[in-house]
Amino acid sequence: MSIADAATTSSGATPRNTTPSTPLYGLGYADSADGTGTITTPNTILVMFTVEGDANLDGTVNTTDFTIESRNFGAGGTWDTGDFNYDGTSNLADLLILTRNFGKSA
Ligand SMILES: [Ca+2]
Ligand SMILES: [Ca+2]
Repeated sequence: MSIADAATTSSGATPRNTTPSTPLYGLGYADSADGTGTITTPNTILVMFTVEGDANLDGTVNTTDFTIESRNFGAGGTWDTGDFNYDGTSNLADLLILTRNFGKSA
């Protein structure tokens, strides 16, 4: 799968030809200006190919990411606040993505 394919499938608009055991990948990002602490280098934006649900961009979906998702549920509008399908909100669709990839690594 190319990065372009991953970005397309991450939108949720394209049907996915995957099995439940296959992780979904996406382009995760974090902006140092958003105050989440995902990236602390001033004036920096980090973009990383990773598994969807990896809110803190450490390459794995685990309880840390679940905590971030829960904290921002209904509000967060960026990857590092739990918006994994890029629709501008952290909601049930993003939680389902996270739970599907829970325990998986990039
Ligand atoms: Ca993570
Ligand atoms: Ca979302």
